[in-house]
This record gives sequence, structure tokens and C-alpha cells, in this order.
Amino acid sequence: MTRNKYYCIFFLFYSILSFSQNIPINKKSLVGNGIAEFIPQGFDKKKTPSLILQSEPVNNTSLPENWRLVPEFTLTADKVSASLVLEDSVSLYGGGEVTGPLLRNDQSIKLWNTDTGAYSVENGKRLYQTHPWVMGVRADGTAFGILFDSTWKAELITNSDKIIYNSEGALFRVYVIDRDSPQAVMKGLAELIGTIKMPARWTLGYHQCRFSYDSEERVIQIADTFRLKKIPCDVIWMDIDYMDGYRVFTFDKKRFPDPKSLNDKLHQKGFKAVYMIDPGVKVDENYHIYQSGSKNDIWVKNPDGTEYHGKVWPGDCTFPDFTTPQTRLWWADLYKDFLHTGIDGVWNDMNEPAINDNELPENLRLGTMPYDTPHRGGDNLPAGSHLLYHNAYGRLMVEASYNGIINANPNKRPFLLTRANLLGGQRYAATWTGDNYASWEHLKLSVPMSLTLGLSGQPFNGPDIGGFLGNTSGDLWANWLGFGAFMPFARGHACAGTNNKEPWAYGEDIERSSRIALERRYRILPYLYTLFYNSHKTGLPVMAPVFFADSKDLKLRAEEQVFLLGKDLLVIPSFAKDPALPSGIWEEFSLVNGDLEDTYQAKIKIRGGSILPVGKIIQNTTENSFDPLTLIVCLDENGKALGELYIDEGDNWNFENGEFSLIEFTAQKKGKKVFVEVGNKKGNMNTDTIIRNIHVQVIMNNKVYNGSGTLKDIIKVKL
Ligand code: MIG
Repeated sequence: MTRNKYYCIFFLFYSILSFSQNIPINKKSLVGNGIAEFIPQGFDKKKTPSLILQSEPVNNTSLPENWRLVPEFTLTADKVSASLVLEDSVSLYGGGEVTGPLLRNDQSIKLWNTDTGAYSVENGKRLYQTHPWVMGVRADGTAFGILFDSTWKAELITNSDKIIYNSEGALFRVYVIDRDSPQAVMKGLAELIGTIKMPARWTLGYHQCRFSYDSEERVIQIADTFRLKKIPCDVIWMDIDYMDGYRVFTFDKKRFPDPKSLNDKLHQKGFKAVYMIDPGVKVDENYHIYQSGSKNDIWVKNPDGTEYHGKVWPGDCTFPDFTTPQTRLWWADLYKDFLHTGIDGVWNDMNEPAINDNELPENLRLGTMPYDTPHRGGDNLPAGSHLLYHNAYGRLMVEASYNGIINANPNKRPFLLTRANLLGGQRYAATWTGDNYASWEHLKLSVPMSLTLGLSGQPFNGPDIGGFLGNTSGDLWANWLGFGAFMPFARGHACAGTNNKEPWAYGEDIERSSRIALERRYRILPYLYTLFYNSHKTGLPVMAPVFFADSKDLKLRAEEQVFLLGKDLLVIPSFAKDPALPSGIWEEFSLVNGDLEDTYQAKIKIRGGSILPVGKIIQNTTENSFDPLTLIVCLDENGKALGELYIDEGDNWNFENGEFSLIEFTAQKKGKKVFVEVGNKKGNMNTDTIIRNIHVQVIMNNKVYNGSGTLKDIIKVKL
């Protein structure tokens, strides 16, 4: 061979290896106020359907010339990428369900929903959910958000100077939101992906779970102990062991012989009941769900057309192909009889989908379906491989589950908790952060994890309080519950084989501390419910990072121990060491006798200028929390404060027809007195018989000043 030929061959290899092509942008336009859409040349909805957006964007107008953030699309041999160069020094957030720090500068995560049991900071780079979303906050407090509208297997790299999204699939669209604050960006995200549905009031109470309370007697015993010990609780959870041999939509005949009467009993005691449903259906010719699914041809198939089987709890299982509309209808229908036993809520687990392939050699294990497993699609979803649909499997499942739940009980608000999901999937289900550990590391991690989910469009979330895996000590439990009681979703949970983890399981002192923590949660329910209403309306997170108090204050950007509930309540967990706190007036206050002395409790502070509506201590949300209603007032520098309270009937849709009350409260200091009264009122609900008495507590320089009256009065508080 001549030298030239060598060169030629070398060059050929070189160009194959480094093949990288820039893809021009075909269309860039504004699809909302400060929201830009970028469509690369060659983008094809049949290859990358959108499962993230709530609806197709309309109102295209041309992009302003000074638009700052524009993605660059490139194609290499094995991936398609979008990258955005960041000009300013920015703080990065988002990415959904991730471990590690709240501040996401110089991090990378994999977007491939995975059952990462016992995750740690290191292997938590890939968890159960997919959120191809980054938020950036500039030094001047303005902010942007970037959404990569794709479900293909991908990675998300958030370098300080460049955001890179690498996908193993086809070209995709990118949305960039550029607005004047992080809050405004969150609202922009909600314009694209929607918000949570308004949750039923009971879902904001405390939830008690374990893998598993495995008989009717045990469930009743747990419920009775809460009431006996006067520890507030609203929900008891049934994990997989209630099923007959892990067959979904069945009940074990010995241990759960009469679910209807069990659920009735729970209801009489003021509890709701949530039951687990997994996607895997046991391959069993004598099992009606397997028979029905086979008859309706809804199972996922192998490339050769045979049924795909994977091992989960029941052994060999088939899996519904949720990409197909008929499958989703079929699945939704299964909930009717199931829920008519009086079940109040549903827990969808293992829906990454997680599959046990431990019998394969390690290098062949995927923990889920093979990448080339075909999904059939239908309506606006094309047929596509598992590589395309894996990250949407849980999201499509919860859409079907949600529809099933609402069809079964059309007048009630569905409650659904899911482990796997996709950005935008908050429209169907709340979530929790999966299998954490009973350790201090995980206790601390639970704050940035929940905050990050909230900054990724999923406000309704929380960790397994106390830690799922491993034994929990009383000390760890009480410290965790001390702030977990202020998280949006508050549930204690425990893995099979670990110690009992109920509030009374650690002796009297911890029991007393747990009671205080949960009484505090129940007192703030009126405020919390109002926050959920606002989140449902606007997309703002319920639990927010402290930099939301002042997005220009750079020292708050990395704070991940302390958090805000709404904008008026600051929660400082007992573990917090030298936290960065927002400046301005913040007054510490007490909600429950003894909470200030109990070192397990989080410290709570109210923002100057705000009024918090707080209820009385109740044991569950079927009791009236509003009589008396307490207004906790903290004046600003000008002696003024403002707050609001949202009330509705709690578990139906009448609020959509005006059956609600949104009451504004104002406070103003004049001389030595503070005057508190009702301001604007919206909605048709008559609250006079619900809120009969009002107590006012003005907190000033650590002192409390009291007053009282009714909704009609101007309440005067002497300082
Ligand atoms: O393989 O249903 O994350 O919360 O208790 C474990 C049993 C399956 C995993 C969930 C966990 C649940 C457990 N599930």
C-alpha cells in the first residue's frame, strides 16, 4: 500500500469516529410570554412524540432579536445533543428526582428511570424519574428554564458554563423560558406542563405506611393506637402483602378477607386507606386479570411477537403496553370494582418498570425490559422501542390509573402516588423519593431532593420519613419527623424486616415529640392547603428553597438545610448547622405547647409582612380545624401584614363552580394597636358557620400579643 492509501484509511476512520454535524434550527418562535420554542431541522413528532407538554404550544410569534439563550443542536454517530452556552455566572437547579446538592452546577445525571434501591449520593445520579429540565438563576436574580422535550434515554450535564443534553434517540424540541425571577420561571414551566390537580384535604394529613401491615387486625391495631395515643393521622397504607400472591387487584383471602369492612372501619375511625398496585401482572392462566389482558391483547410483546415476561414479586409477569389507548382504558376499568371496596387512594410502585433479572450474568442485566422491546402506540403516539418509551412508562401508567380512579368515583379528587414518572406527570400523581436509608446522610439529603422535585414541576412530594431501609433509632426518627412534618407529602414508611417505625415505637419521649411534630403539621393545615391551592393554580412549589425569599441574595443560593413553606414560613430543621437565612424580619413562634423546648422539632419562623392562617389541633381532617381559626401576624417595617386562606369542601370538585372561599386578611399597626380584618373575598362558599371565632397572635420581638373576634370584626390587638 502507498502512503496515500494509509492516509485515506486513517482519515476515513477518523471522520467516522469524530463525526459530528451541526443541525440548523428550523423554527424559533415565542409560544408564550418569555417562552421560546426551538425546533431543529429534521425534527419528527413520529420519532419523538411529546409526553411532557400539557398541550401543543400555540400563539407563535417571532423571537425577539435580543433573545439570550439559544440551543445548538448536534448529531454524532451515537447521539443527538442540544447544548446551551451560559453567559452569566448562574446558579443551576432542577433535574427532578436527584440526590446530591440542591445547587446543580457541575453535576450530571442519567435520564433512565431506574429502581435504584438503597441509593447513595454517588449512585443516585439515576433514579426513578425523568425530568429533562434545568433552571438557572443569574446574579441579578433574573432566571431562565430549559426544557428538553424528549423521553429518549439521555443524560443531562449541568456545567456552570454550558448545559448539555445528550440523547440516544431522535431529534427533539427545546423550550427556553426567560423571565425576571425564579418564581416567574416556575409559572412559565406550568404554562408548558400544567400543574398538580387540587388534592383532597385528607392527603395533606400524616400518612402511616409499612411494608407491610399484613393483616386486617394489624391495620386496625395501628389505626386504633393513633387514636388512643392522640397522635394525629389521616391515612393507613396497604403495601403489597394485602394481595393474593402479589396478584394486582386481588386480596389475600386469609389476611384480608373483607376489604370492604376493613375500609369501612377505617373510615369510621377517621382514616383513609391507600392500596398499592404494580404494573406487572402474574402469568397465571387461572387469574382473571391475566385472562382479561390476554383476551384484550394488551401485553407488551417481544420483537418476535411472543409475550414479554419479566420477573417481579409474583414471579413471571406480563406488562400492559400503556402506550396504547385501549390498554389505558382497560387498565382504568380495573379500578372500578377495586375502589368500590372503599379504597380512597392508590399507590403505583415498580413502574420504571423494575424487573428482576438477577439470574442473568451481571453485564447483561438491565433491571427493565430490553431496549428493543417494541411498544405499539396509538392515537398521537407512534409505535416505538423501549428506548423511547421507557421513561414514559410510569407516566402513561399513572395517566391510566388516574382516569380509572376518577371514573370509579367521579365526584372525588383522586389520590395517586407513583414511584416512576416524567416531567409533567405531576398532573396525575404525587410522588415520594423511593427507597432511602435510615441514616443521617439520607435525612439531610431529603431536603434538597424534595426541593429539587418542587423546582422541577412536582410540588407534591416527600421522603420516607424515618428512612425505609435499615433500622431507625428513636433519635433519627424524631429529628426527621421534626421537619418532615412540614414537607408537602408527610408519610412514615419502613421496609420489611426493619424495626417498627410508628411514632410510639421508640418509647415515651419520642412518642411525645412525634405527637408535637404532627400536631404542628395539623395546625398549619389551613396554610398548607392554601399553598396547595396556589400551586395548583400557578405551578409554584409548596416547599421552596430559601433563595425564593430574595433571588438577588447570593448567599442563599446553595442553602439546602433550611426551607420555605410557601413564602411566609421558614423551617429550620434541628440538624441545620450555620444555615444561610434570608434577611429581613423573621419571627420565631410556637404552634404547640412545648414545641420550643423540644430539640427534635424544627424551628419555625414567620416572615415580616405576613399573616398565617392556622387551625386548631385535630386528630384527622374530618374534624373542623377552623374553629377557632388563629391568625399569626408578623408586621413588616411599615407595620403592615397580609395573608390569605383558601377553604373548600375538601374532597369534591364543587370549588370549580365557585364553592370555595379565598379570604384575604390584612393587618395594620396604628399607634399601640394592630388592626386585623378581612380584605378581599373570592368565591361563593359561606364560611360564617365554619369559622366562628378568630384568635389573633401578633408576634413581635419574640413576644406574643393576643386578640380575638369574628370574620366580621376589625380585631384590635393591644401591643
Ligand atoms: O421491591 O412494595 O419503593 O416503598 O414498600 C420493593 C414493597 C417494592 C418498593 C417501594 C417500597 C415498597 C416496596 N417496593
